[in-house]
Amino acid sequence: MFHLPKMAALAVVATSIMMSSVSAQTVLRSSDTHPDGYPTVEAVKKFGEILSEKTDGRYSVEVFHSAQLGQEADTIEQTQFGVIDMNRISIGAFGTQVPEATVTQLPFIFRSAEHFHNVLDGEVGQEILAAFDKVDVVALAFYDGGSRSFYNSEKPITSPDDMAGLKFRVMQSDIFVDMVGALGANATPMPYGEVYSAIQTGVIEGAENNFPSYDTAGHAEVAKFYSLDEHLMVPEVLVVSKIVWDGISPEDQALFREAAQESVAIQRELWAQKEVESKAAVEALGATINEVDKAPFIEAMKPVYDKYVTDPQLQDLVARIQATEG
Ligand code: GTR
Repeated sequence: MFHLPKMAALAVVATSIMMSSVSAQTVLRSSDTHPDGYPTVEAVKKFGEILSEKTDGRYSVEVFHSAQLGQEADTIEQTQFGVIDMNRISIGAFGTQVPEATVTQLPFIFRSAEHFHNVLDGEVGQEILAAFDKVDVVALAFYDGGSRSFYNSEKPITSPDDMAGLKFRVMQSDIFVDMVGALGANATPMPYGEVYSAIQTGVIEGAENNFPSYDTAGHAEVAKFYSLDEHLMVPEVLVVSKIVWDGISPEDQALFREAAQESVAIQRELWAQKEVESKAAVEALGATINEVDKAPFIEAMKPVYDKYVTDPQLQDLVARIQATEG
């Protein structure tokens, strides 16, 4: 009997050790729609390793790739509610929720990969990252997503006229619906994971994306004509749920930002390699890639800019992007 108090004390000690080890090792769950090995998935894994090193193991990251946690739009909501801790997501999937970020969804806003990097690495990039706070996530860094072009099951597109009568899947953002409409085709917004079967069954004729997505999602099997109009360069963004972020000490928050920044260079390298590999892979599969005179596509985008760039703050951002070198 007299042993009991001692056992109770031991139990208290054991519980507090367990609790402290739980809070000392937080494993953050991060979502990605892409398969294992894709440059964004690998970059977030690297981010986790760097973070773990910097925080002496207090934080690590587990990447749930292949849309295991859901399609992008749903995972954004879950991240906002704190159900998912982190997310690597295309800015396109945020639709028009973050006004400042919508400027990166404007067709032909970026002239080259160099221009894209100069803008996102500079002040404009910092302002866009900070704007995500309003929608309950903290954006840590941008990753590369290359340039997106149209592809379809019917024919090569050489001018906007060739697009008439075709249905293209777009990400769930009004800007993209208007972009396709301005080119004379029909837009069908739908989650990424539904695109393959929608093309295969003829619900739509095509979609638009970069080479790595066209390749790894298997779209090249069902839509063999890839037309290099390069209408969009949409940044990928790495975000943390605001609810999770608020529970992290300011010192550790700074380490999260450092680790994210360090993972950017790694992702850019992986991305550049993957673009080359994927282009070769889709060609080997029999995809036809054609060059496009971009001028009529660029001209057709005027109504899209007129509709979405009305606010003086966005006009200023667009002007600063256009004035950036590259
Ligand atoms: C990819 C992007 C994904 C997803 C997809 C899409 O390029 O990396 O995050 O947004 O496009 O079109 O839905």
